[in-house]
Amino acid sequence: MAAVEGASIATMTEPPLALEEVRAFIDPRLDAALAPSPDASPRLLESIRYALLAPGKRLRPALALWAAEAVAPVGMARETAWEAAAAAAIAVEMIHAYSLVHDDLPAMDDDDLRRGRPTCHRAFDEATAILCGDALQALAFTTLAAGMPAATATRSVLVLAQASGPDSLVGGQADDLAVERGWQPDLLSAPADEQVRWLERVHRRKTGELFRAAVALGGLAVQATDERLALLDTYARHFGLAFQIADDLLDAEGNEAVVGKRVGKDAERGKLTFPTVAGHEASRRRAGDLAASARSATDTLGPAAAPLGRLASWIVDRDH
Ligand code: GRG
Repeated sequence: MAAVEGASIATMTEPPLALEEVRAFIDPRLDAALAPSPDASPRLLESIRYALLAPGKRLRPALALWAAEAVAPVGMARETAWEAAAAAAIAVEMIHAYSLVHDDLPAMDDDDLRRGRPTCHRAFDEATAILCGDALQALAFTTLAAGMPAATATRSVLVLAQASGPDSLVGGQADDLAVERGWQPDLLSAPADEQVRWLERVHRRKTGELFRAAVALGGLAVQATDERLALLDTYARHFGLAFQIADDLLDAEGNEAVVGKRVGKDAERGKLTFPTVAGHEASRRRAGDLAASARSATDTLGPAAAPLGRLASWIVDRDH
């Protein structure tokens, strides 16, 4: 697996993946979205800043911005498309940051390390971390409702709410816990194909739906046609599963210092993962095939979708 951002084997002849450019665009805007307010508790605000501004990869903002760029109307400058999609990019990163803070809590995954730093409840305390996640979730919707074009704002709020709720992020998390907590005892002795179907369903909701929302919101920010939105969605569905399989492989094979969070914990907890159920090589092949399918959706969208295509290749080659 390639270790250098933007220089994977699959993309060697292409321009580098410009995630740095996304971070340079979005980080000051994430910061600005957290302006102090006389009514916000200073400790709460500090915890929100800690969680949201921590050095993540900013994949979801990248998806929103690059999706907007991919389907922007003819003649719209790339900078204009990115500005239009900024609220969408901020909102999805807020939902993601909240989900990580809550996932790390002692009642969930009980983790000490996230994005190379102590987790939010370790740096602050458990109650503050719970409130931090709650506040980030509300802030995401405030940001989105205020920042999307009036013509697509209501639809955008619906997209993000559906991606975050019991049929998606929260439901996927609940089912993911079900196996390790023994709420789903039959599954551990089920045939491998049934376990793979279960895993795909968990991950489609737990991580995939937010990726789909990021891409859809980028499209809605530039008021893309339904036909272009459907192509973006095909990309996002393949991308989401490829990401998750690669994430499972990283947990099984990655280096903690590089990944920025504890690795090997899936095996420790007897969790079902793609490599344990389908094997490492088959999982790597599947992730590669999914990335290729995501790329072919971007080929149909045209040259402005090239950054999305490069991201799909990078996602299965990354080391963090
Ligand atoms: C608590 C409602 C609730 C949901 C939690 C996101 C999530 C659901 C759990 C996180 C646990 C985990 C490791 C999931 C695997 C996929 C994932 C979301 C990894 C982290 O995303 P990256 O790699 O992280 O984009 P960065 O830090 O780079 O943003």
